[in-house]
Amino acid sequence: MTQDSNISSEENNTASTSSTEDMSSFASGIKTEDTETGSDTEFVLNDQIEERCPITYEAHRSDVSYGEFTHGTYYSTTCEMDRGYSILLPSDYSEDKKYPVLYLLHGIFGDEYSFSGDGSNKIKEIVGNMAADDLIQETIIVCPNMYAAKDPNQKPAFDNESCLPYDNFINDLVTDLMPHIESSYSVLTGRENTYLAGFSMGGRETIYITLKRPELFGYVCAISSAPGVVPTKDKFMTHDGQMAESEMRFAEDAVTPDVFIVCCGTRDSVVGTYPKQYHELLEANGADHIWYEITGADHDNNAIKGGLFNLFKQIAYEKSRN
Ligand code: FER
Repeated sequence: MTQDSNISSEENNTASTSSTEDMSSFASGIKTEDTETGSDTEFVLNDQIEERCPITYEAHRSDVSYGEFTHGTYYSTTCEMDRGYSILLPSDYSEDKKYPVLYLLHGIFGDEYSFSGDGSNKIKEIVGNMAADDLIQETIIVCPNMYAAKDPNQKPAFDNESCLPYDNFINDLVTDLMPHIESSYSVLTGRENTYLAGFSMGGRETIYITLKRPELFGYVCAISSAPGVVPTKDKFMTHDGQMAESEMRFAEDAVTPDVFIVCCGTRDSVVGTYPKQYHELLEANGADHIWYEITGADHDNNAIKGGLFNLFKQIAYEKSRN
């Protein structure tokens, strides 16, 4: 599904940004009012993308009991140290049941608290309400620290070397975090029950991880993905790129996600039209995905809420057909 944006690709390099002083706007999006900004059209379960999360799914309902985030740690053989994650368990989490898992990746300068510390992204409400309406199974959401550095003194910054630990997260995720989650919680395993999503820098790594290990994740959503998957120069830095443009594809005969969403606001002041460029490269290289734009959204929670909602809606639709 393709909608054309009015923003020309040259604006990738020149889009104005909000203050770079407030690092949390990178980590989990530019702050929006903590009011319902979703759409109020009636919800119908079909395969259609909705630009914005319906109000009925982002709203706090008095008759739904929502999960709470807690914090855990695991030993990372990749980083040779203990590392933390936040985890949202369903409110009635029980070892007698098994749950699908969404790994949700934060933006640059973020950590495992970026999403759990920002109630305006409505993560708890969206997953809780969709499960309460029996659209999706109750789902565990894991928010890792995506900066997988061996050196505890290394810090993120807008240069290639400082970004390498983000690109190393694929190893920490697959070798260390996923086995830890699968052995510590009552989870359903396998690609059909394992989901991946990320915002901005987390969206960039979501694309990278999905292309490298497409067999691991059945359902994927890359929201407002940052530049640097392929070589480029934007207003922040010159990116070496994780791969050549011609390599933005799935390997021949790869088992690929059932759903791979790439989305972005039409007024994203941080990543501009890079997500659209990713969509165009994926399309040119024959990598199946869904592309959509959120009219009027910036690098913000409107993109995040809608992305999560659409990921779960696609999961709900796919599973309703089986
Ligand atoms: C960049 C532009 C944006 C970049 C990272 C970002 C590493 C990430 C933004 C975010 O995570 O919010 O050039 O380079």
